[in-house]
Amino acid sequence: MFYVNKLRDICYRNDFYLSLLLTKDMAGSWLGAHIDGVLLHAGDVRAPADVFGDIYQVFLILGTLVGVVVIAYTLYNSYKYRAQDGAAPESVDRPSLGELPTSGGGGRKLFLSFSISAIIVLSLIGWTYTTLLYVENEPAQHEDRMDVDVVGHRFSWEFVYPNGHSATGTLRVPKNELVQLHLTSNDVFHNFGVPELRVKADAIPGQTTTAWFVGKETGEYAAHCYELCGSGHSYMDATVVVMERDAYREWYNTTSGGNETEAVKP
Ligand SMILES: [Cu+2]
Repeated sequence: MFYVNKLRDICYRNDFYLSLLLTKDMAGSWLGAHIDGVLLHAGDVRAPADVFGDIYQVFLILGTLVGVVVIAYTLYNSYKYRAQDGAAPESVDRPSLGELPTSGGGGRKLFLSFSISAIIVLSLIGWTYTTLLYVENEPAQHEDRMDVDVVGHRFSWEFVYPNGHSATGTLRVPKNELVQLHLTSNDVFHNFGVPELRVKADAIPGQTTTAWFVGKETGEYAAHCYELCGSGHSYMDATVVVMERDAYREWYNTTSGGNETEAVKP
């Protein structure tokens, strides 16, 4: 991800320098084609899966670090202050219950550890919140995306493409393209989720909810219903097929307004 971001930075910078040299129109069209190329064809749309991966990694690393420091410090102190035969008990002016320590390093240490913990926790909350705002807002900023309606039925998933073509059980999408889902239900509450693509949203009758994802690798991804919706709930599965862009376009051009049912792989 780092290298992809770096690549995008470099491309943007070059776009900027180039636009100084070319006329406005020439620069505009070159820039448009180029950004398209970078954002869509190189798979540079930051997917929710990447965002959640980053959050997981940061929490894992920080959690491990804090754990190591706390355990090491505990072990160090238990060794340092271990009971020793024959040693006279140290006379220390300890604060009594309810009294703040007035002298010595104890108070400073306490204050320091509280401050560091507060800074870490508050920055984590801030960072996670702003990162999740990206997941919330990105599709609105991104004009070049694919919109699909997802309708929950007892007990199947129906996908309706922009040309009116509807398919039951299989959703085909092109690789590296932002796929915006508009979910609703025909009967009861359902919940559409594709664990591997880190996408999950309610499908509620009379309402439309949205969710989005980017398939970065071609292949088949299992989708399930995550809301207990009746006796067939556990069979309410679907497959998301991420295809190469050309293969997808070829397939999409053969579709019309008809309904097609593809068997769901168990
Ligand atoms: Cu369901």
